[in-house]
Amino acid sequence: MQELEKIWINGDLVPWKEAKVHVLTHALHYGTAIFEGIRCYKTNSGPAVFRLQDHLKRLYDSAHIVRMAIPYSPEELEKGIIDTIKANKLEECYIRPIVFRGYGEMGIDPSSCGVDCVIAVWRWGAYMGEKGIKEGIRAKISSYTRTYVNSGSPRAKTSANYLNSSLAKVEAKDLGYDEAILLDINGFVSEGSGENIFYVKDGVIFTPHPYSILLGITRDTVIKIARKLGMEVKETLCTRDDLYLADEAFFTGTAAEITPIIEVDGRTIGTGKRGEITRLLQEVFFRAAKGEEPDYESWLTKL
Ligand code: PPE
Repeated sequence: MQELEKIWINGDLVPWKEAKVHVLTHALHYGTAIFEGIRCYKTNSGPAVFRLQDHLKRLYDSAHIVRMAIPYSPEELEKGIIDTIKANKLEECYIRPIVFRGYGEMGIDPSSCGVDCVIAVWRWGAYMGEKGIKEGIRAKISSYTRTYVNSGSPRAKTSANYLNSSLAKVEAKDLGYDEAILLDINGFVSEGSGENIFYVKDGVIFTPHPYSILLGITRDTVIKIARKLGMEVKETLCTRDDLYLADEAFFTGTAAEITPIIEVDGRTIGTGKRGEITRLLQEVFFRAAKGEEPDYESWLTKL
């Protein structure tokens, strides 16, 4: 990983190399952490963070679900994020705030451990490569079931959820695919290891209902853009057969942005190339993120 200059820890910007925690940090042992992934894009009027307020809202929602009180106000974290981007002199970056149970007593009960807060930023290009964004990627239905609402919390962005994601991702890559698609406990499509999923059939856009997924901010962005373009979007139950027979499919995520899916389990999706609706959504999405769509200006927090 390319080292930059500073990382924000509990209110202070410390040198990158010194941004460390104790090996008995509770979160390291028990996964008691929540985090966010946010992007800052270069615009004509300088760097701008995309949907910052929505990401902060989700961080506090995650904290509420896992009963971890964040020791900073949203305004303090917003300032911390902006200060961290500036301290690293970046025009475009990925932003990772993480809130976690720190060093205190060992044992599953986290209540005697304090809550620490870190904000790191780094350069992150296309998540599944530039080729992936333009030409699409190949995905595999995972043998792992998505963490469901009574075994974890798909709605909270917890570190613990990412063991499930990591197992699925490694399996998919071992089998020669780029990404995994996880089914929920009832066998319906939920999401990718780090993305939400959409498909297009006969001009209508479908995406899994909100119950077994992380409620992605890019998912919401795509739904809003598509509806504004006059397209129909349905949040519903989706099966693997729906994906196999789709005209187009794509992943959405802060890291993945909008990544076309051209194959699922050896079945070609549509023409096997990025679909037209996917391409149009990508175009408007990137224009909005880069400040070129006046209708979506309110999504940008300029530095
Ligand atoms: N589902 C999962 C499981 C997920 O991890 C993400 C984001 C999404 C959906 C999309 O959410 P949103 O970013 O709000 O549109 N995954 C983050 C982590 C990626 C990583 O490798 O780390 C991300 O994209 O930032």
